[in-house]
Amino acid sequence: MTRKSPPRQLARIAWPAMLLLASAACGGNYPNSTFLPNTEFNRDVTSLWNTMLLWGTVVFVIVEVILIAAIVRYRRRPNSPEPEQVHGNTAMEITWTVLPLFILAIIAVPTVRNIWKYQGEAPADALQVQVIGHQWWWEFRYPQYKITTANELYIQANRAVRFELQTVDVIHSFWIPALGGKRDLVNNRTNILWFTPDSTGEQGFIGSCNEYCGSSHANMRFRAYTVNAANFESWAKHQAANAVYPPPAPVVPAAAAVPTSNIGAATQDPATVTPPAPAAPSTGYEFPREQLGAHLVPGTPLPASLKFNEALLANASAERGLQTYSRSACIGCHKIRGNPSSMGILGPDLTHIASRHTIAAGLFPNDAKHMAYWIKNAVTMKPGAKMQVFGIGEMDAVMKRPMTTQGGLTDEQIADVVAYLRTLK
Ligand code: HEC
Ligand SMILES: [Cu+2]
Repeated sequence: MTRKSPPRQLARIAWPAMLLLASAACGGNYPNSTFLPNTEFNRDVTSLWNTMLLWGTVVFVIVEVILIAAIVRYRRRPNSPEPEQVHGNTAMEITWTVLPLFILAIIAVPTVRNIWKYQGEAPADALQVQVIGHQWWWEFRYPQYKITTANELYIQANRAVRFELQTVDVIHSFWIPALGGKRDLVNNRTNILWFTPDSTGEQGFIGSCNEYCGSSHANMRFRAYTVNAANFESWAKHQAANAVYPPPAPVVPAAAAVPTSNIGAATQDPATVTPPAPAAPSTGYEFPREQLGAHLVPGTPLPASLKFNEALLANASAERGLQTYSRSACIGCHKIRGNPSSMGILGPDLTHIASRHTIAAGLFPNDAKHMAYWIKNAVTMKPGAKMQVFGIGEMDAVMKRPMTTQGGLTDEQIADVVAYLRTLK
């Protein structure tokens, strides 16, 4: 045959293609990589991976060298005699059984040790977080601080965090690739996971569900923020407090002119110090919006079929919104501590909803516009969402007919409700 053999032609294209592919791995910035050394957990995982890669490479090279040598050395030649026939070789068989055992032990022992370590005892001063999986959002509770929040996890830099993982419905899986995980949330069981973020604080990370859990599995994400101790305390103190409505006017108390560190200082005569005005509840620390990396800002487009009169948002009334909210079905599914009618627990806690950067488990930015579309028709915004539609005329999947004025809301009413929720910093 004179024709060039196809494998050779293929090899000519394959080499440059492989090089190109390999070099692509060197560029770019991967904020969601599990090899980022932000916790002792991830460093241990990386070291395990390196061990496996090393031993895998050693085995691969030895096997390939023997294989290629055997192919070349013992290939069929013209007129070669029948090779010697052998059956069994005890020494060799023992060698190729013992060697892999030895290699497996090198890999298995540290792997199992790590699994036990990170589901075992966490450092005593660890921050405790209960993670509760819901189709399709995350509830976070901080028993030490009496906080319940959703989809945004504040943790402290340089303080271990111990997660208790539970689910209310199906199996989910908790993972923040750049920090640690993943570990399943299994019914009737509490799984433990702990690690210590050693970032300097003010860093945002992506978390997600990693066990298929239904139609919006891919939309079940969350944000994790590592913050320093002072900011964490400030955030926690505010989150633990009830929602305040009407929102405190931004009054500047007279005492504000006095630096707080001087109040009550020994050098001052207590009689001459004007008692500070009742402190207006501060909004507490919030992870700065500017610090959110591009990968942390949701870019999900609004569904084209969903319409909302956005002009209404400008003149909405939070006062009317509070009335509408408090007599709508919202209160049966959502809790707003400080609004005694709102006691539901099926949906995310909305006590401080306006202090979060995203809604719907990281799917949309938390602004008036997205919230309005969400309330109008959550199911169109997020497939399967377990929040009913409210927009009058929107298809109600349960009743199988468009939503009516019975329980439905006009765009104007929705805009008011949004104005109310936006006050809940
Ligand atoms: C049948 C229960 C139910 C009712 C009624 C309900 N919601 Fe929801 N709501 C949910 C659930 C469940 C979610 C989370 C959906 C998801 O992310 O998958 C949610 C999410 C939200 C969110 C986003 C919260 C976040 O942190 O992501 C807002 C805001 C909201 N609801 C407002 C309202 C308002 C306002 C009403 C009333 C007009 C209302 N909800 C009625 C169940 C309900
Ligand atoms: Cu899930």
